[in-house]
Amino acid sequence: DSRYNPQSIETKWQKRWQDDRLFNVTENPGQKKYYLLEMFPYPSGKIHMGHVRNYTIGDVVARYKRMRGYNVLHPMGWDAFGMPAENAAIANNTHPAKWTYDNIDAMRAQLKRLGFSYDWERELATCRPEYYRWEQWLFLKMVEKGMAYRKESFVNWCEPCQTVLANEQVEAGMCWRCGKPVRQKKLWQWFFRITDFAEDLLVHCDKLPGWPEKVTTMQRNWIGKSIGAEIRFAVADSQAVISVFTTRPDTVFGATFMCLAPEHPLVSELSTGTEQEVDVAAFVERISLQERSSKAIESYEKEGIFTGAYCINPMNGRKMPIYTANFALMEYGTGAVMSVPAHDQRDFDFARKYDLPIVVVVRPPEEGLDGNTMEAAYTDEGMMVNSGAFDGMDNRKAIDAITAALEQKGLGKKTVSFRLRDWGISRQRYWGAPIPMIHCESCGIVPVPESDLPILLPENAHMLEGGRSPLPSLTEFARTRCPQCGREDARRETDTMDTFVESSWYFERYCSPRCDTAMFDKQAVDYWMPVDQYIGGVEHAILHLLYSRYFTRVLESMGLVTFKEPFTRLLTQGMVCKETTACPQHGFLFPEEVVETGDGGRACRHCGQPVTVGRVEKMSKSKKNVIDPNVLLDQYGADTTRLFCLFAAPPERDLEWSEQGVEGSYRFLQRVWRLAEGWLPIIGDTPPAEGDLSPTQAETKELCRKTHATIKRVTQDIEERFHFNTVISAVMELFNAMQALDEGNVQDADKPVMRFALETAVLLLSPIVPHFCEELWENLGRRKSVLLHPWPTFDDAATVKDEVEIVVQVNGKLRSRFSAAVDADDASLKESALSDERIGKFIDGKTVRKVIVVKNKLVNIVV
Ligand code: ANZ
Ligand code: ZN
Repeated sequence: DSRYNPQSIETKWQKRWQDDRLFNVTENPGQKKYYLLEMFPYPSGKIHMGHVRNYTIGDVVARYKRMRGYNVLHPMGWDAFGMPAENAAIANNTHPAKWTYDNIDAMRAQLKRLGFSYDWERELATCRPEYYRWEQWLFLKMVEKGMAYRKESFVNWCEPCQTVLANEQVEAGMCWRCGKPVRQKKLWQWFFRITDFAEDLLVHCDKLPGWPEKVTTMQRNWIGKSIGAEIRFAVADSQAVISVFTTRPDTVFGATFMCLAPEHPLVSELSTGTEQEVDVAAFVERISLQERSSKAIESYEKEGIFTGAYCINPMNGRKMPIYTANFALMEYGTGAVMSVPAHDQRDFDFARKYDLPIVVVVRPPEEGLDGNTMEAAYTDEGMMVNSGAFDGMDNRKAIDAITAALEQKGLGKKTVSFRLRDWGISRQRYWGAPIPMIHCESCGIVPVPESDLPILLPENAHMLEGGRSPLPSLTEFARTRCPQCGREDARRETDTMDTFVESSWYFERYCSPRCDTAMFDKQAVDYWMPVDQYIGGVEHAILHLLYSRYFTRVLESMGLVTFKEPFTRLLTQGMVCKETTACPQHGFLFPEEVVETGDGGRACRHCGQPVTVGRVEKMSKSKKNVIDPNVLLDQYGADTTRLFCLFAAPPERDLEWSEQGVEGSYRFLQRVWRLAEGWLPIIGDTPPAEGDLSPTQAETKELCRKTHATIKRVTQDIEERFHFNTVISAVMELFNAMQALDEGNVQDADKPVMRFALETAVLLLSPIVPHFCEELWENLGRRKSVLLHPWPTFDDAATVKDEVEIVVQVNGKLRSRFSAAVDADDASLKESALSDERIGKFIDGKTVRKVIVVKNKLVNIVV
């Protein structure tokens, strides 16, 4: 009698899998492929429970598909560039490279302990030159084709620290380090022309049936297509014309003032020489210090200032004052807004604040509105008023009618606007892929010749205080020779690429990760791509997925791949959560900061005050509610950890951590282990069953049926929705049936049924608890890995329960019989009895007072 010992079993099988190269795959045109990918981790130092959950879900699918006969590509790697490495390097006086590679080693070891079926020979780290050189190559191609370009744009800048700050380093408008206000500074930066694909990216959102609806919706909103009109307003006493973008051309008669973005070139042009000039310049200067994203602007109080100039409403000739306002974005539409205070809330608030006229042009159906007395903008549909020839028209019809009228007069046209902006990829950071361009005083901006790639990130750089990049001052890197004219004093671009660039094509690189003649081997990509199932956190639902979709289109347009969508199916898993504990004085507490009090309560170890149990929240260091996977692995092993993650909740839902849940998972495995121990001596000599089984006893007949039914249910639950929690409960039920069997009474002829049931349970559980199942499979006398065994099949006819004879009585007298499925429920038995022909004449015209049902036996009708 040997006890279940997860540690020794797990080490044994992990070594066996590696020695047998069980997870290493190559392209095999004769076999159907399946590419299963989980989002690769940032090497922060340690695997956390969120990773464990994500990768366990993926691993189960990968192993399942293997057993279904697919050639499964299941790779793992590291999203290894990024700012945390620089911060950690400064804090710990080390180098980002060392920190990163050490973390990768630690995390790889943890992933290996979890028994995931990765093809480790395909491992990649995006910070390695073999990887980023191809990104630099693509960058050059994009520059060549006009898909990448340079323009001046704003960054967050901290004057005291003399450094650019990433958005995450700005806390409520202040520098995270020195606490001084952050301002906006214009820098020349590189952009990818993602907006060229805005329409295509949007249209294909409808062609991703394997993606969660909520994710495609987020993508649609991010792309943000608006259909409307561009309308031109002449500036009074000037040659200048202001173009606006509006989604409501029907309201043009109600436009009473104009708002320009502070960065709009006309702002200073129009105010120059007016008495407003100084005030306008001061306003623009002040606003330019604020963060100018649409998100940030929503939270500001709306404000503006009159420029001193007027423009003319093209429909009714009204003289409209021109303002510059903080809510007008230079980056959207044309950077100018025709303000219609009666029908736009923002404009309404602005008009009330600065005492500007409000003219109603869309009348609500119930009653008229007065611009002087209305309390909020009216944004619904209605009938046109105050709009000349368009009065009386339905305003939805007026949208097209007014646009057509403007078009005819040459004052406007129908247009489309997108919220999506071009992707700024320049980062003034050290730990990233260098942008392969050179600045020469004679030649301008010159691309690095392809033959000079990769431009290596110098490893000898010392990190600077405040996270400033050492590259600009590192002469041996920054100073270079111009490849065009040979000048020796040319300067290398010292910005590095946004790390989202690396994660936009790593899935293609996995197809041929060691290829050193191209980004990837075309045949390998043709075979493996697109990814059949992608799994990751919903926090990446917008940017990472959109950039990956965009990059795939870039590659497609260059003829490097033959598809546009990289991920056929997407699963976004829920968060791992746990309850929090807090002290009124000391805030959140770790479990070890809580002590039991004599009266059964719990108190803070620091101050003795009673603690409160807080909400269940996503595990995080700041909430002090994290569980370290290593502790679980030491105490219970990988299989229990995996089992718990899958059993506690379906993948897309949040998972609530529970100690009892982990304990329960462990006990279940022990139970299965003991049952197998008991059965092995009985069925050890029974060979695996071939073909149909024909059990002779009622008990084994039922076990056989239950086994078929379990295969059916488990297979459906995996195929249709990856609901592994119900998969596990189905197998648990099968075990209950096995435990209920009186195995001492089973005749030799029926022993194949016992083997069938036990082997099936092992096969069904093997993707979930692979080490455990390998061991049992071997104990059952099997020689090859359970992973190489086909997924069990079921016989639909064999899943049907046997029938039993039900006796029908009326007032206690036997009147009829019918047959029904074993365990048919009371309601269906009652129904069958009452509708039985022979019963009809006994109850006709009488009231049925009571129906008594005895399961599997009889129905008694009392009249
Ligand atoms: C007049 C109007 C009247 C508007 C009305 C709305 C309601 P979406 O739908 O998000 O595309 N707008 C245009 N350019 C802008 C800019 N650069 N900065 C800030 N706001 C801008 O938004 C389109 C609407 O946003 C446009 O339609 C314009 O205001 C404003 F009853 O024009 B509207
Ligand atoms: Zn030159």
